[in-house]
Amino acid sequence: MSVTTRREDNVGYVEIDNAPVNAIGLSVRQGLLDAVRWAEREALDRVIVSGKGGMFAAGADAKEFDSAPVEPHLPDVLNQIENSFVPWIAAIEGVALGGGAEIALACRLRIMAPNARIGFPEVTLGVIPGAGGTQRLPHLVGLTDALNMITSGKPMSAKAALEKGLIQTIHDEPNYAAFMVNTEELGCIVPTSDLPSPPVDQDVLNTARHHVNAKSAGQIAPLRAIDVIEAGLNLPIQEGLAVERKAFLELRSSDQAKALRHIFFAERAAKLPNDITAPPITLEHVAIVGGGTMGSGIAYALLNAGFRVTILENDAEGVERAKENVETIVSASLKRGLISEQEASDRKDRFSATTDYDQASDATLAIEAAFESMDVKRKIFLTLEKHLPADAIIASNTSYLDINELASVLQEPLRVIGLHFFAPAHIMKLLEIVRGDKTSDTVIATAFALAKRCRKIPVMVGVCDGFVGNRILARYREAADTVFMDGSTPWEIDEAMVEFGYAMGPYAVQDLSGLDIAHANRRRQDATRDPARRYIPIADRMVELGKLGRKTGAGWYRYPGGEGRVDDPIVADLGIEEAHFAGIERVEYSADEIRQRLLLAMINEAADLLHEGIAQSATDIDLVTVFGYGFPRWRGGLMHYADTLGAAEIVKQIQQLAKEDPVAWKISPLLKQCADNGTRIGR
Ligand code: T1G
Repeated sequence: MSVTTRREDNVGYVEIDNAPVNAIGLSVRQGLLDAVRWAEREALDRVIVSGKGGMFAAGADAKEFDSAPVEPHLPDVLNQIENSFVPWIAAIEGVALGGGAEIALACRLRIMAPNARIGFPEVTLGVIPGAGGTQRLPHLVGLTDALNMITSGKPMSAKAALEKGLIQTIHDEPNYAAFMVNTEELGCIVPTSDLPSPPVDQDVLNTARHHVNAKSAGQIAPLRAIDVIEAGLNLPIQEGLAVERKAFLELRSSDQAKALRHIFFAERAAKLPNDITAPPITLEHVAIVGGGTMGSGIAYALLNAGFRVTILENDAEGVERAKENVETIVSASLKRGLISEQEASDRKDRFSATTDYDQASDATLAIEAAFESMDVKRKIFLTLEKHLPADAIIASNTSYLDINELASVLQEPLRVIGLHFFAPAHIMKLLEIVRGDKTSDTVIATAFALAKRCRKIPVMVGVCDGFVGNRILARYREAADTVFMDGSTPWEIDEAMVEFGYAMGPYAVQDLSGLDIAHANRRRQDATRDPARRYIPIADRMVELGKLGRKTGAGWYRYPGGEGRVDDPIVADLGIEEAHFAGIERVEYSADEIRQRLLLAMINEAADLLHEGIAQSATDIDLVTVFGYGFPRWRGGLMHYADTLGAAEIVKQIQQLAKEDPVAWKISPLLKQCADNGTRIGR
C-alpha cells in the first residue's frame, strides 16, 4: 500500500507511505484518489494528509518521466482533493517538494513542522510544476514570490513559508494541530484556486525573465514557467491547468530534462562498486599534512562531517597559517548562517594544528595535501609511516602525480590511496578516489564511506597523469591554446564556451587558479612529451612575463584595481607573435568551430580514459565534468552530451580535424567502435 487511510472519530488520516522519500508514483496517485472517495463515503469532517517517515513527499516519481503518463494524472487527483466537500489539511514534516508541495496547495490548510521545507524544484529537473503549482501558488503568495520560488527551484523554510502566506501554521506536531482546527472555521476556508488571482504585472514578469536569463542562461524550463504562470493569471483554473500540463509534458521529454534527470540519478548512484565487499575501517581522527588552501578546505569538510582533525605542518609559521585558514572558513560559514555559534565552537574543539606528528599517532587516516612535488610527498609519506598506526590509511590529495610511485616508498603499499578533493574542498562536491595498483578493498571502502559522510560525490578513477578530470582539462586547455595560436583570442574562446553553458571559459578559469600550476605540469611532462605533438608555447611566455592570473593582477586578462576582467591586447599580440614565429597562417574561427574543437577534444580524451579503464563508466565522466569542472549540468555531463551528437558524427568530425593535425586528433578506439556498432558511448 502506498497510501494508508484511517479514521478517528470524524477525522480521516491519509498517510503517503512510499519509502524512501514518498515519491508520488502511480500507486500513490491512485491511493490519494481512492482516499478522496473514501473520505466522502465516510462523510468525514476533514482529512489530514501526511507522509510516513518524517517526509511529506519528494515530488513526482522522476523515474516515471521516461515512460508515457498513466492515469490517474496528479493534476486530476489534486482537483478532486481541492473540490471535495471534505476539506483536506496538509500536515507537513520533512520536505514537501514538487508534486508534494502541489498536494499541499490543493488542501484548504497547510501546517508545517518548524524544520520542514517546502518548494518547487522542478526546474532543476528541466520541467515545471505540472500539477497546479504554477496556477495555485500565485493565489497564495502573489506573483513575485511565486515566480521566485518556481524559477529558482529553491525550497523555503516553514518560517519563510508562513511569512509568504504559503502556509497558515507552524507546529511541532502538524497532525495534532490539524486535528485541533475548528471545524466551522475549516469549512469557511476558500479553496486555493478560488482565491483571487494576483494582477498581471509586466514589470514583475520582465524582472523575472531578466533574472532567469542572467542566472539560468540556456535553460528552457524557468522561462517556460514564467510564460505558464503569466498565462494562468488571466484564465479560469481549468484552462490554466491545461496550459501548464501541455508545457510540462513537452518539457518532460526535452533533451534538457533528460540530461538533468541523468545527472540527478547519476549523482545518487555514485556509490562503492558492488564488487568491493570489504567493510570500511572506522574513521574518527584524521590527520592532514599541509594547512594551505587545499589542506584547510579538506580539514573543514571533515570537521563538518564530525571528524576530529589535526593539521600537521613543518614549522610554527605553517601551524599559524593553518589555524588562520581554518578559522577564516569557520567564520565565513558562521557569517553566512550555514552553522550556529555552537556548531562553530564544536568544530574548533575538534580541530588542532601542530608540527608534532605524534599528535596524530591515533589517526586512522592521513591525507597529504602538500606541494605538488613527488619528492616532498615521498618524504611526508615516510614520516607518516613512522608516526601513524600500522593499519592507518595514507592518502594523497595530489591532482596529477602517480599514486603507485608514491605507494612504492612505503613498506605496505596497500594502505595508499588518492583522495583528490577540488578547491574549495569544503564546497566542491566531487571527490576523485584514485585506486592504486595495490590499494586494498578495505581502503577503497573506507574512502567511499568518508565521501558519503562528507556528502561528497565519489568517483573512483585509475592512475594516469591527471587521473580523469585533470587529464580531460589538460586536453581542453591544449585545444583552446591551439585555437588561440591558430586564430582566435582567449576572450573569443571563453565567450564561445560560456554560450555553450559554462559559467566561465577556460582562460578566465585559469586566471583564477593561476597559470603557474599548468606551467609546472608542462615542465614535469617535458621529458615524456611526444616530440611529434604540436606544442603551443604561449602559456609559457605568459608565465615568463609574470602574468600568472588574478593573483598577479594580470593573466590572460587584466584586472585593473582587482575588479572585473579586461581583455589584454598584449596577450592577443603574444598569440600573433608566436603564430608568426611558427609560420602559421592564422584563421578566423566562428564560435561554433571553437566549441566543436574544444568539446570534441574533451570527448575524445574521455573516450580514451574509458578505453584504458582509467574511468569506470561514461556516467562517472559526466559526474566529474559537471561537479568538478563546471560542465553545464543541463547538458548532462560530457559523455551524455556526446551521445546527443552520436559517435558516428563525432568520428566524422574528428576525421576532418585529423587532416590538420593527425597527432592531436587521433581518434579513440572506443569512439570508432561505437561509431561502427551504432552504440551509445554512455553505456
Ligand atoms: N523521484 C524518484 N526518486 C527519487 C526522487 C524523485 N522525485 N527523489 C529522490 N529519489 C530517490 C533517489 O534517487 C534515491 O534513490 C532516494 O530517493 C534517496 O534520495 C508533478 C513534476 C527529497 C531532498 O526534484 O531533492 O514533482 O539512490 O539520496 O539526500 O509538478 O531526494 O536510494 O535508489 O536524494 O535524503 C520534484 C528530488 C520532482 C526532489 C531527499 N522533486 N529529491 O534527499 O535522499 S518533479 C524533486 C530530492 C515533480 C510535479 C513535478 C531529495 C530529497 P536511491 P536522496 P536525501
